[in-house]
Formats: sequence, C-alpha cells, structure tokens
Amino acid sequence: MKLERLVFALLALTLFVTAVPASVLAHGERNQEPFLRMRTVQWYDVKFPDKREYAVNDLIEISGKFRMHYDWPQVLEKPGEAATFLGIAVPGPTFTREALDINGKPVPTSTNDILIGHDYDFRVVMKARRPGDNHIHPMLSIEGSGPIIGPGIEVKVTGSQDDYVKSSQIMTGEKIENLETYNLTTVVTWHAFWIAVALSWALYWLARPLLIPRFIMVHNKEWDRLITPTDRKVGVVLLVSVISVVIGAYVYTDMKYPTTIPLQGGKTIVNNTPMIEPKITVSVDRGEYYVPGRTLTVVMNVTNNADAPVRLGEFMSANLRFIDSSVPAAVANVDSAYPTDYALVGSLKVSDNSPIQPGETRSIEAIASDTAWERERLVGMLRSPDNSFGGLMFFFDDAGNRYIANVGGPILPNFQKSTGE
Ligand SMILES: [Cu+2]
Repeated sequence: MKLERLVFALLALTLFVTAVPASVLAHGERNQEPFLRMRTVQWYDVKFPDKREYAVNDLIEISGKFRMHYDWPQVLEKPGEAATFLGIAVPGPTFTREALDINGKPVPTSTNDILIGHDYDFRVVMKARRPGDNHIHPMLSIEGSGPIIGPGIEVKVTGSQDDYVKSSQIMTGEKIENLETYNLTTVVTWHAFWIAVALSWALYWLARPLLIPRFIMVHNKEWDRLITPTDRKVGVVLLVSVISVVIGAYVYTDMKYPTTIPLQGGKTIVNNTPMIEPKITVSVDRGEYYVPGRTLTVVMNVTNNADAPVRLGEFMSANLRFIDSSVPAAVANVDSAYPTDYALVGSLKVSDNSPIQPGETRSIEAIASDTAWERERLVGMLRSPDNSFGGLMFFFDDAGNRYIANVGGPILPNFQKSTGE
C-alpha cells in the first residue's frame, strides 16, 4: 500500500514538474558568481534608448563606459594577457551586430588592450532580426573569465523575420542584396548532392541480404561472393567521380571568385586613455553584509583632494546603483531610460553626508539596503572562499561635478543584529 502511494506521489510530481509551463524571462545573468559581477567590469553611465518596441530591421544603440576593477579576482585571467571581446548578450541570433566601438574606434575582433584600472567608452549598435521579447545587454567576454554582462533592458521586436535584410557591398564592388539568402540555392544544391551520393552508396550495400547471409560468407571464406567484381567497379567509379567533382568544383570556384581573403582572426588595437589620478580616495575599514536586512555596510575613510566640497551620492556594484536620494546631483544622474530594477533611488544612506571639505579625511558609513541583493543573488558572495565586494563610489560637488572612486575589500556576514539603523 505504502509503495503504491509513493509511486503515485512520484508520478504526480513528475506530471506537475513537466506540465507547468516554464516562462523564461532572463538568460542566467543572475547565476554568475557574485565576485564575477562585483569585482571585474564596472559598467557605468550606460545609455539606453527610450524606445522599447522595435520593428525587424530597426537599429538599437547602447553606449556608455566601463572600468576594469583594480582588485581583479585572483582566480580569473588578467585582462591584457587574456583576449577580450566586446559583444552583446541576447538570446540567440535575435539581433545582428552593426557596430562595436571601444574608445570611438571599431573593434571587430578581440583585443589584448583592455587593462585593469582603465576606463573605456563603448558603443554597440544592433539590428533587430527575429521578432519576440528579448533582454539585451552589452557584454565583455574575457578569455578565461567568461562573459561579463552589463545592465540590460527588455525590448520587444515586432514584424516578421522574413523581412529582415542585411545587405553589403563587397571589395570587388559587387553589392549583395541580402546576406541572409545570398547564394542559398548553391548551398542547398551542394548539400543535396552530397546527401544523394552518400545515400545511394549506403543503399547499394543495404539493398542485398545483410547480416546473417554475409556472416556465413565470412565464415566460409567466400571472399568473391562477399565483394563481387561489380562491387569493385562501382567502388572505383565512385572514388574517381567524388575526387573529380571536388577538384573540379574547387577549380571552378577559384576561377569564378579569384579575389578572396580568409576570415580575419587578428587582434584589434584599442587606444588606451591614461588613467586619471582619483580626486577622491576611499580606504575601506570594514565591510559587513547584514543577511536578514539585505544591507551592505561599508565603513570607510574618504579623503577629498578635489577643490570643492563633495558628498557621496551613489554606490555601484554588479550593475546595481544604490543612490542617496538626499543628493540631488546623484538623482539627476539617473537617466529616465535606465532600467528601474538596477537604479535604486533611496537605497543608500550615509552616516554623515554633510559635504566633505577639500583636504578633509572623514570616516563615513555607507549603507546600501535593498532586496535587490537577494533578487540578483549577490548574497552568494558570503559563501565564496574569497568573500570580498567591489564597486565604484560616485561623489558629487554642488556644481554637479562627479568624482569616481574605486572601492573594495573583504566582507563579513552578519546574521543577527541590525547595523547602522
Ligand atoms: Cu538579461
């Protein structure tokens, strides 16, 4: 009786699991290790288009900046030594890349010039190809580290994929009307031809008594019956014709398209801009994550070497922007098109956020509190063998000037008492 119940329960569970329609809304960006998102590429000033609905063939542009974090995780390969490629994170070939620029220059291949500590301008332009709802992000793929994804937006593409056109003018001057269908007949014909050859060869052998009759021939050493003189002739004819077709087609193609170049696999050179001496420096005393309250508290010494008094307005880590709503310049710095699940206005509190005077060093507590820590699955940083955080701190003066400071350090979990509040 018990066993029957168990079997029934298991069956019901299987049915439940397989019958629930799965709706997949992201593509795994939250599954990346927190240290990979907090201590590698810091995407900031990312500009998204206001429009969220596009027709097939429409262009979408995302631009902004990224800084390579100074405290690059030890387990990852160092950028510069590792090849780096700017791309886009989209679910499948839903968009095609029209332009990829770093520091104003096209970067069609990977590069070894993306270096720790430096800032880069980037721009990606995509063309909508396949209709649907897609989450799109800029992305930096680093050899040995993986793809590191920037903030993303949800866009809807309408229309039909059949209308998608990608035209191109090649070096000989010839214009290709649509790369999607260019020479498709030739491609299909060649595939069909080789499939037909392979199938007829297989059928030639399969169309006679198989296995047991042939096993008996092998057993009786009747080699002449196993492979007849006709078989040999057919084999030779096939061998000669296959080789002739391959050579003939090669010679014909070479004559028809005399000018060809191979696919390019070289590295692009990116012009690095010099690293700017930070006007504001931050030295972290203590980092603590209060687990039940989803709060990161950073106790730090801030030194102001700028000419004007400054206030801390934003702490940015893993694409999340914790913003102090009492600093108008920090709030004004949030673009209206920026996705609201990353821009968390009001989630940053600072123990003493009166202006830090030029030349002053002050110990302050920055408290970044939001359920986004949990939602973005960043709490996993506490389970890492090297539990540290990283990010950028944005300070603002009264004139609205912004100063960026690097921040990072070890982090301790706190499961019990509230901190700061
Ligand atoms: Cu996404």
